[in-house]
Amino acid sequence: MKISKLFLIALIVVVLAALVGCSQPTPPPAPAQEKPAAAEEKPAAPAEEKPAAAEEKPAAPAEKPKKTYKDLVVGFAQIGAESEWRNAETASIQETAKELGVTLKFSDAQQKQENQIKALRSFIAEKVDVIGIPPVVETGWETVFQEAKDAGIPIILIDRRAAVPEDLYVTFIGSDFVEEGRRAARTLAKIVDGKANIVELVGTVGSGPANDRAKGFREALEEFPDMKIIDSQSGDFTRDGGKKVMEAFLKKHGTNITAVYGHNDDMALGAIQAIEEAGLKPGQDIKIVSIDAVRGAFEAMIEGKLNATIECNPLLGPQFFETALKVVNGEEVPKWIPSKEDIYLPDNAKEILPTRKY
Ligand code: GYE
Repeated sequence: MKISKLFLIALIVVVLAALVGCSQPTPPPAPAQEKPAAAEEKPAAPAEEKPAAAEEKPAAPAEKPKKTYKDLVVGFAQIGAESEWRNAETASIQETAKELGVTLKFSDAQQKQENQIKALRSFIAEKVDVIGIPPVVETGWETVFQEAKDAGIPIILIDRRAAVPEDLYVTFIGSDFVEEGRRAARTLAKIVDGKANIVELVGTVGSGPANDRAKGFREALEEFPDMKIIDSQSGDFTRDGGKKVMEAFLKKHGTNITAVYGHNDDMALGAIQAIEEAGLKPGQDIKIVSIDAVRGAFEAMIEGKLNATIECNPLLGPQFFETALKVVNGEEVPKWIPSKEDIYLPDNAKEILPTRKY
């Protein structure tokens, strides 16, 4: 009995001790609760990461490998061969394509919009990577540009703009024609001392450069009230066109004409011929300012027959293909990539001519 009593007491002590002992670890439940939580997170995290990483891996090879110039197939719908400027641009495009190893599909529309549209449609059928086009006129492009967009072929406008919504082309590479017009007016104002009866040789009717060069010239002329445009007609950016229009102007206005503004050098060079044939001295009796800065203009300045040329850069090949490659590889490009340009006067035409590339 004694033993069993003692045993019982001992048992109670042990049980009590055990109860006290059990109650002591009670505070840790907090960290104990945290732990499983953390433990839950831990396996969860790598468990989630792994499949994610596993999903990414197959995505990487699915990502298109970047194209190089040698993979690039470009359709170029050129306007024609109406001017020295246009020929220089064509040469720049063709030579640059050759140098870079780009496959170039080149078409010449002979200055007709319908031919440019046909060229675009055949480029779309051939599934080229990119299309480059200087739209001969500004309007009438939405349908065919939309067709290219639907086929996933980006369009780069080069040297001339089109009046279409911005989502129908990726970028315009070229000049600020309005500024060229302003520069022509200010330069002529200096030459004629702010007083002139001007005849204007307009470029292709409805083309971006003709519209904008007319606009910029008139804008800058507002500062010179004694400079008046007495007549204005299109010579279609050609030498022959410029000559014919100038002949008509001379017949109509005679020596009343004191200045010529040509939207490009070729028309001014044609006008120079007409003026000489009429027995007058171009550059002296009639002052002449035009745009482009082609070699023919420098030669005419050296002979004293042209008074200034405003530069418009046709050597757009390198910029064009660089942009085309970026676009095909999904890189962002600005909506306008302007070209750098200058003004040239007869003073240093002789020194500059040998450095001219067009
Ligand atoms: O000035 C003219 C050519 O589009 C900027 O077109 C070009 C113009 C250039 O025929 O000579």
